[in-house]
Amino acid sequence: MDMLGVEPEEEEDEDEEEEDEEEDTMDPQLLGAAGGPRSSSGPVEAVRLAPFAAVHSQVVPAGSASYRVIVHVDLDCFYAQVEMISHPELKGKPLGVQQKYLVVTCNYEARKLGVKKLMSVRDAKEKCPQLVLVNGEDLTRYREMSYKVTELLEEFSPVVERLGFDENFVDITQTVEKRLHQLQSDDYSVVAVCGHVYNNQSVNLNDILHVRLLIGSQIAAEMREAIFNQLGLTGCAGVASNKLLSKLVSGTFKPNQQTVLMPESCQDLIGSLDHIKQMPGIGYKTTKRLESLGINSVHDLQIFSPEILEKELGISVAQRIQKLSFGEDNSPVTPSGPPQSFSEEDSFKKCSSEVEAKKKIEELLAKLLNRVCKDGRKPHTIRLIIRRFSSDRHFNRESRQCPIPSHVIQKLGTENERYSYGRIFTRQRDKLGFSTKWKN
Ligand code: TTP
Ligand code: MG
Repeated sequence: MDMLGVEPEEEEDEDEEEEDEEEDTMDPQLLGAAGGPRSSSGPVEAVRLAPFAAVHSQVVPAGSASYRVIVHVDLDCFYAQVEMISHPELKGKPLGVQQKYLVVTCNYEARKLGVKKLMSVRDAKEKCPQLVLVNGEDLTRYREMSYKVTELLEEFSPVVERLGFDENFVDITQTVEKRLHQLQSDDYSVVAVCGHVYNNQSVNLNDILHVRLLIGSQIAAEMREAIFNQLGLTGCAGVASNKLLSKLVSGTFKPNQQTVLMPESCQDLIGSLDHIKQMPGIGYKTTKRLESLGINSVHDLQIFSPEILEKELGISVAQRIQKLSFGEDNSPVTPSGPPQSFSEEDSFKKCSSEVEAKKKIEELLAKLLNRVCKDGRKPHTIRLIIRRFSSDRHFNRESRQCPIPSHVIQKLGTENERYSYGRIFTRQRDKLGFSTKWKN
């Protein structure tokens, strides 16, 4: 997400890098590269499959690196698709979605003509003079569609985690398990792959991990079909044993295709990354620090001294990212649930006086309040954020927050609400102004 565009995601904590989170709690003994040996020594708990044929009696340890089946769904040219649904006359034409001076995304017709995501409007027009541009600064329709997709996916499994507006991870391990149990002993021959297999790897129906992933590919196909039939959207899916691998593999064939990763091809997938900055979970700051240690490729990270890495980055981050470099990612798919905060923001680029800035602030507040009222839950905190321009890639943010007095919360949805929120805002505006965040 480029900071110059309008930020599309209110659920993320601002400027926190992913790698700062500590979420790796797995016993390292239980981990092994997904493509590495599949040890059955790991956790005591094991899931026993129906004991019909030899393959049925294979036991997959519940905590082993390959145990889970995770689908990553990424919609194609998301904002552009939403625009084409709203304006069917744009279908088939090269279309770009503009925020400020950037084309934040474009449809695949435009991509064929050389337009790329995050190109400046000027460059895009130069590449493709017939490009049709629509303004994408109002995120309302994208946000609404985004939640519809997540809700639809929740019908397949309750364990759905949103990532941005157009990506979702779904843990379908339980669903796969159920389908496996429903199969008759001689039915494995009917388990076929849907979509591509990464590396064109041949599939072994005598390997229970392969069978599980193939069933995963069938469920992923059903998900994509439902998204298309019910919402009119196409997207890509990746099926693998963890979040990292499913995300990496989902982009292999685009648009409107899906790919499953068999464990044996894990190292090839990881090795296909040109630079560690392409590794999901390694953010901007960590990339810079790794580069200063001479680590540029995934292979560099794999062979780097763990002790030095731990000293430089702290034990938790060092261990986590070194595992990522081997394709290991034990982070759970964490159900997102309803958003924990709503935010509205603007770059204020068009404002050149205080009066204009105030007007913009009022617009932002009105939008925010409208969304809060629609949601129905009572917010408890309001936060104002200001981002000052900096020549660095990152903008510095400062924020102040305060609880919303309970008498104001009670009034929400009544006539006085505007006035009350306006007052809370005014008290802090002089110091901070510009951007608001409203935390539940
Ligand atoms: P992406 O999934 O990166 O892109 P996409 O869905 O448009 O295209 P693809 O087919 O390659 O997946 O981003 C999702 C949406 O987020 C995108 O439609 C527009 C928006 N977006 C921004 O607002 N700013 C950004 O910097 C990027 C990359 C995307
Ligand atoms: Mg996308």
